[in-house]
Amino acid sequence: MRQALALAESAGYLAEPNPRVGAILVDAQGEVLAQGFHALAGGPHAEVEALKDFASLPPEATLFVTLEPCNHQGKTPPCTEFLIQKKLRHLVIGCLDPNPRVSGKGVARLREAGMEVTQGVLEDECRRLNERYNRYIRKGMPFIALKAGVSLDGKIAMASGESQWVTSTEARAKAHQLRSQFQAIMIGKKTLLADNPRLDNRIDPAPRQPIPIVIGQPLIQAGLNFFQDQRKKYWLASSAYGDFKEELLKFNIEAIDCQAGAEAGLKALYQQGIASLLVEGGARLASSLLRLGLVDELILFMAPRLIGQADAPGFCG
Ligand code: AOF
Ligand code: ZN
Repeated sequence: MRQALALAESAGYLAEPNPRVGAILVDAQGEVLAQGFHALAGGPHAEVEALKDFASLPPEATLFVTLEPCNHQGKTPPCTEFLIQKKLRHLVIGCLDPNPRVSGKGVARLREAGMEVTQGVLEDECRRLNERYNRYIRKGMPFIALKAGVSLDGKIAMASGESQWVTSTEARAKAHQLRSQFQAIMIGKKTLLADNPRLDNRIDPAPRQPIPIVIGQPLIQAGLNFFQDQRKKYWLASSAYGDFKEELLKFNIEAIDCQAGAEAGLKALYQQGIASLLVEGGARLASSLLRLGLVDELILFMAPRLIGQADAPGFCG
């Protein structure tokens, strides 16, 4: 199971909105016969990846999977039927799938088909592997990480607004790499105008560039990097769009209505398949998300400096 966990981890978060899953097939002597992990959404699940080359399995083979096999038709067919058809007899799983379409039903289906299923092996580790997934599947909105570079006294800039020297260049390089670990990256409109950010990972030739998202009243300034960017983007509009919807589309920006509040906008993003979101500021956006209890993870790059000005902005207002 530990090997299956390591395999699942090696996939990073590239399968989002799907969970990280690893599978190992061993024979009666405990020799590893095959292995697999879930690499990309829409692609084969871990179990299928591990068993795909076997026409028939050695009868005493055992499959170890970090997550309960699915029993529903999603983008791919149910793994339960695949395992039954392969005549697998022994299965060991780490934890149940919190996805309400699966939870417990996968195991029930396999037992009903006569398979011996052992559950709960390294259960905590297997559950922790999918901390993000466990959260977004339950709340129906993206997992939200809030990132900021702060001084020891929690300031993100000087009172004058100057912010370039709060954290080091090394910290900023790390912050770039962090961008590839999320499906999307969100900023407030004030930050868009003040910083004109590119919202990409320029440090690593990354396997994934995040989808840029701005939240605030719609506006168009064609000269800003956000509007020049060719990637698909979103604008979470906190007021009526009027003609903006059409105008934004010309820049490959899809408008999402969140006049009913940030939660409604976030749910709509999740419906679009965005399950993880890195929020990079500014302070107003950070504080409203914190106040609403919507932040799942706080990532603070803390510099060994004091700014000390009472009127210098803090990371969450
Ligand atoms: C597994 N093994 O490797 C994964 C599972 O749209 P689909 O067909 O890819 O199904 C996605 C759902 O399948 C996902 O939400 C989760 O419940 C389950 N993921 N299950 O047995 C895997 N990735
Ligand atoms: Zn599956």
